[in-house]
Amino acid sequence: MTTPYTLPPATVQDYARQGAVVLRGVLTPNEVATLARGIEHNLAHLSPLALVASQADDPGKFVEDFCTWQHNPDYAAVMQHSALPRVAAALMQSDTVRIYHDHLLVKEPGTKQATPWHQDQPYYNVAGRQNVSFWIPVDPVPLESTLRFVAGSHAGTWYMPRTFRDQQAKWFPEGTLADLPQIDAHPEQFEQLAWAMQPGDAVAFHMLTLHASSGVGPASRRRVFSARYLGDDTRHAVRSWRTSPPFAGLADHLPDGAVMEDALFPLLTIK
Ligand SMILES: O=C(O)CCC(=O)C(=O)O
Repeated sequence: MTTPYTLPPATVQDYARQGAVVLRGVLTPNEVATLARGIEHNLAHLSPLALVASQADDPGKFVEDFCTWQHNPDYAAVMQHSALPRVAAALMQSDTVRIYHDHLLVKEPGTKQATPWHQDQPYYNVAGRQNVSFWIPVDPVPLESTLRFVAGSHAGTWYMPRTFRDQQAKWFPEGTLADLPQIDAHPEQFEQLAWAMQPGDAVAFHMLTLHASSGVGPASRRRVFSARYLGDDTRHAVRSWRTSPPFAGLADHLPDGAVMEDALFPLLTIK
């Protein structure tokens, strides 16, 4: 039997302050193999929500999919039975942990498509501060193609969500949220955090933390699974637009401001 993962003591405070932390060896080699199998199954059976987020002339391909864990036993096993729910409770400082959704993010070798700076929560249908996303590569990720974060950017400001390729405001109406600052042009104002990663490592980040990534080299495949969890204070934020990911029909039975009590978002037992 492997030793259960222990969260290093300063990590909860670091998460609260920075909005992003690295977790070395949070998944066992078996769990990484399970996830890799789940990812290959997902790639071979993409859901109707899947999309290619790279241009047609990109030498690689950036493939995303969403909300498939209930049909993918490998994803379900890791989301429910690994150390992730326990670590999520600790980082969110929450008594309860609910699955929100899963997100597949695969950059095939040579993908040039970068992921622009953005926060996730403005695309979502949730309000509240207690939340966490785990970004979990099953391939080694060098520093130059890992996920980067702006330290402390989860503090409160919501930036305008836009489409990645053509910058359209398809969520909040134009002018209602702040536009993104020039993050890369001002390293003195925006401290960036980034970690090279090995299979078994994950980064955990708040749904308001600004994050971005570059493309990948011609010899590197970057298969990432992301597991997203909600804590005690999360409430349904009904939107008049299609959220990303969408939860079709949810607003018909879960009113605005309600606890996310729905079969789509099960409460987990923390071991
Ligand atoms: O994997 C990437 O390049 C982007 C990841 C991301 O935006 C996310 O996990 O929310």
